[in-house]
Amino acid sequence: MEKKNCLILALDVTDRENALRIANEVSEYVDSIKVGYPLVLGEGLGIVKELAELAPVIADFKVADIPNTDRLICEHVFNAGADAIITHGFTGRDSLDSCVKVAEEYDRDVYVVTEMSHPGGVEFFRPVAETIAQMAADAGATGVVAPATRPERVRDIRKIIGDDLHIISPGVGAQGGSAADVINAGADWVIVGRSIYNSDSPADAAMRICNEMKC
Ligand code: O7M
Repeated sequence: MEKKNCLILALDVTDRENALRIANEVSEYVDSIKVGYPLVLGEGLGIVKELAELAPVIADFKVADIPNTDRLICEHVFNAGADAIITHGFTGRDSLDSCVKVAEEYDRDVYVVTEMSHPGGVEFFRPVAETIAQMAADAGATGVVAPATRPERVRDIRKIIGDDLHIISPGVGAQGGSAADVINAGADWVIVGRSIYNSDSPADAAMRICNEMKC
């Protein structure tokens, strides 16, 4: 993903018309569009190809299965036109290796979740976040997902992965995180959903976040 605005749109609307309208409105401000279960379950995987004409698509399926199933999911998602996939890491190194291998074959990206941004994200993830981050680096992932709601954790995770891996960071706006703070803490991109797609003017909301980050 090319870094221009440091902003990824989380497009968690559930219908095609809204999704394409919002994506069109904000495409000049975002470096990528993250699509997950809400939109794909609502409209089918075909929406990925339509959105990919506007911006690279990150498929957020938080893949978490045995290596063979992970491989099948990744192949399906990359064939559908996604530029990147998001996977969990707690399933272990062999599962992550399977995603990285497919991504290499397709020349696509893999991001691994380390610690989640919501309050419950500390319950099980906190003790293993650093280990997952190290595994993501060792496995040759493109980057990790780390919480904008806790910039100090982004700083901790940056120390583990060094400068080679990217950090994409959700939790800005609706979850209380600040875009500028988490970029200063070492994130490369913020992932923003509701503050943009629920706004009366998604383009203005996206522009404000870009201006705040001065990326
Ligand atoms: O800005 P929001 O809160 O409306 O949306 C944030 C998006 O980021 C939404 O798509 C979440 O599913 C996702 N997300 C988190 O909010 N927290 C996490 O820890 C991880 C993710 C995510 O994208 O994981 C890959």
